[in-house]
Amino acid sequence: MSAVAVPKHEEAPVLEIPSRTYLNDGYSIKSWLLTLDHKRIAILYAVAIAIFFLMGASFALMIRLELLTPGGDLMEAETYNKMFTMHGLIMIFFVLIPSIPAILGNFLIPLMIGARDVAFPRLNLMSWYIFMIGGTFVLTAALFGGVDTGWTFYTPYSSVYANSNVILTAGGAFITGFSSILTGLNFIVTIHTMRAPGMTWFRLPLFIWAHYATSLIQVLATPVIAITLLLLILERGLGLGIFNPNLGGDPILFQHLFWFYSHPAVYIMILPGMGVISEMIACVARRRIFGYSFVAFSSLGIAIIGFFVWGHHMYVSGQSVYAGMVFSLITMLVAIPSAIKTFNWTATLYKGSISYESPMYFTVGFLGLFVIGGVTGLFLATMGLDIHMHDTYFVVAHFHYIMVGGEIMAFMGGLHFWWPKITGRCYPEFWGKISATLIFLGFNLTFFPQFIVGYIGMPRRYHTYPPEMQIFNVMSTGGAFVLGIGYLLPFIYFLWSLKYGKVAGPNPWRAKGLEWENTTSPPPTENFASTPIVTEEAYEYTHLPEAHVVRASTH
Ligand code: HEM
Ligand SMILES: [Cu+2]
Repeated sequence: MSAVAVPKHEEAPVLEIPSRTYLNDGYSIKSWLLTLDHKRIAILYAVAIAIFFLMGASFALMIRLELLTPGGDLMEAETYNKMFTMHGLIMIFFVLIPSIPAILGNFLIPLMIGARDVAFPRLNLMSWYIFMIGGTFVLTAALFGGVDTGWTFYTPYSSVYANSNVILTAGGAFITGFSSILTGLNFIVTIHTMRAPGMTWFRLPLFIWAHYATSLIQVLATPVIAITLLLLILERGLGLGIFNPNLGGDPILFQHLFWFYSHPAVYIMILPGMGVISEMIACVARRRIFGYSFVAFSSLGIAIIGFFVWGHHMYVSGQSVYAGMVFSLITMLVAIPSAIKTFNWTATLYKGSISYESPMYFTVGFLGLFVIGGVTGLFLATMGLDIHMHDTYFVVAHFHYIMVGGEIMAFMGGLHFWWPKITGRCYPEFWGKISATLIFLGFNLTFFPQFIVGYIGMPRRYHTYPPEMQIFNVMSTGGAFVLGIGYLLPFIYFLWSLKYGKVAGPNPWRAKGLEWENTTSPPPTENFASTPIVTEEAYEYTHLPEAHVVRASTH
């Protein structure tokens, strides 16, 4: 995707921070809090999500400390319930769902398609404020004693019996949902209407396709959870009989509504990560993604089929066995587009000239962990097996392999990959690799034993367990601390790099794409000196020989 209008920096990158960038376009707090620049809004999200991540992680470490011993030594059962609920709520609604779209998507979508901003910059800023208001609700609830229903808010426990801040937290999740809907809407309109001349649909980077599919789910599914949470609040607040059987309601209805959103929502969490992986693989393998259009359409396929599988969360809820069989079959089908992607990424790497920088470490980590997560998803999709494994640690391990091993791994990789573009500085490559390695090892040590302990029958959401299961839990707790260190390192070296990192230059990875080839690092407020005109297909690496790769490292 080269353009004619802007001089290229291919031969001798000018390695100094440009004088005009989005970062030095105003230093006041107001210039940040009232910014309409998609890149600054991305940074606002990054700061907020980093704080939520640290909070969510602290709750996780508390859970793991409690589970170090079989008895309830550290906290009461009620406190423990609040710990895992706050952990799940914060991680799902305030970290996993927004992380890649709101940070990397906001920053990169306009840059990748050659636009000056998103279609509705004011709406974009408003989405951040809505996100923060929702977050404040949940944090207030945490301060006033938390909530103990699990992130799933199952009725009638949540609507009648729970003695904790259900309305405040469900209200927070409800409000945050609008931020997700509006961001999705903004991206859809941006991708439809703001592409630079020559940027046809099939020249779009796969990151854009992944975000397009994600945005469709955000717009179509999120209203369902919004209305579900609203009904829950009405039942709890006003005693309306919607889910409470004593008042003529149907508790299973809640589960249907909840999972009708929350299964598609798991794809809101993973599809953007898949988009990030496609970009990084094309760059490290220095070739076009194998089967570009298959990868693009498999994102849409996942988004569409994902709407018809929610019943696999409800095999033991009393739903009809025949419904279960149909849900089981359709769930298996959704694995096909995921497998297509994994195959195509591997085929791209095969015979590619791979360079092993930290983004590649995260990419390899993603591929391995995502496959384990996906395959164990198929175990759970098999109705007969799931009756045994439902609500055990096997499920916990499955979704952490996908969401942490997959999505967070991709997010970390993407952050390392685009960090030089976002800040203009390189991070210390050595420490990037150490972090990726610690995360990979710590992750497996934490979650692999949970497959075993779940399979032998340890239920989730209890603060005690039989002593013979302790060995697996000790491994998990030890691994969680290794994982914690792995995540803490980037906080330190990223901040360090802002001042001391080597100046990156416009395209340190010698990557293809408008964001790398047609603008500076960091980009100016208006993104491009003049509108790029696209004349190439995506990922035309052929005229960028491997020998030209400039390593983005300081050491
Ligand atoms: C190949 C694709 C996948 C299949 C076949 C699959 C299958 C399943 C099944 C059958 C369950 C229900 C288990 C039970 O509760 O007894 C489940 C739970 C779950 N899955 Fe997956 N899954 C897949 C991919 C994903 C992805 C991509 C994510 C997230 C990004 C994800 C996140 C979750 C979560 C969060 C739960 C548990 C929710 C809860 O009960 O708290 N799964 N999966
Ligand atoms: Cu599901």
